[in-house]
Amino acid sequence: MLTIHSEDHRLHHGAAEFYRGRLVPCFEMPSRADQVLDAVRGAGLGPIVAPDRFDRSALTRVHTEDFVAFLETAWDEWSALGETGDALPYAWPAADLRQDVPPDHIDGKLGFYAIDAAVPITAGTWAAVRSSADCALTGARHLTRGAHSAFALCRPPGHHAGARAMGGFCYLNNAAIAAQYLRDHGAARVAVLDVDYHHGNGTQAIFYDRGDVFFASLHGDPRQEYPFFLGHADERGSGAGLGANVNYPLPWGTTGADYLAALDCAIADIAAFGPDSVVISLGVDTFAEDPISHFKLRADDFTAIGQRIASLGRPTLFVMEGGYAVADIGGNVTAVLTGFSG
Ligand code: Q9C
Ligand code: ZN
Repeated sequence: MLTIHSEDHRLHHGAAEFYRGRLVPCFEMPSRADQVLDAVRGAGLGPIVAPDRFDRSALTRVHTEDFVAFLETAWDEWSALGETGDALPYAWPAADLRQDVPPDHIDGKLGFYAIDAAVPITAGTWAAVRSSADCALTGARHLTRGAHSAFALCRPPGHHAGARAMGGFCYLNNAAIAAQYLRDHGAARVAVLDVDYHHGNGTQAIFYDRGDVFFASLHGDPRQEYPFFLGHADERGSGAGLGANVNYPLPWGTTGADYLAALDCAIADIAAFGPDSVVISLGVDTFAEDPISHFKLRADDFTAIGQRIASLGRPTLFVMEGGYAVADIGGNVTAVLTGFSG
């Protein structure tokens, strides 16, 4: 399996995110990608290549023009205030406030284009975010050229980012950008399966009213877990997309056996949809030792996840999402990938 990786991920290294009343060190750190890269090498998974550079228009197929322009210029606008620390939002257009008038001031823009305060913007964030999307796009291009699988070692992750919002350590939605690229280059039907511990709210929202991209997610129940406000079982899609969205919210403490039983259901849903290709939002924050999550999966369970994905028998792009037990993230990711490859 080909792995796509860029050293540019290091350019994004946020200092802190807002959590329970204080700024805490970011869980989403460069060493995550280093550990995964080491494990890919150690497992002899296959060649590792740098991403191709894609046109900005591949990004605006799923994100709005104003949002991409915001990400491009946010650091310059922030540093022009005289600030030297990371940019973070502090005000949001929640209930009863207007969402139809984008603000001019960077303080307003940061909240307008965010769902939370876990998305620091640093001097190098845009370059890293762009390279992360390029990794996903390069993997998608590899599939369109006949490959059966690829692993986009994306960092920062993407599945919480919506058409015009960053959040949850995510800026551009790498998996959605890749799925759209596959649609634009020969695949009539694409399925996205999200196995990150957190609901892929951004991916779901981007494709919610579309019947050509199926979205299935297994995740911590949003009644008790981030992102809290999307990911319930009754969200089935709308309009042409009705029936092309399926959520499996699971309680804190979910074990490998219970997880795999739900995964079997999601795999059956995807098989019934009949995709030409599959994109996996691959988070391993379902691991028992993950510092911010509450599922109980072990290494063997990650192998089983890969095996079940392989049973779909479709060209498959794995896109790296979450996983914060840094010492174990590499082994857990390669367990999924080697389980898939057999
Ligand atoms: N400090 C991904 O896994 N809230 N994002 C964390 C604990 C945000 C997770 C609270 C979690 C976002 C890609
Ligand atoms: Zn996650």
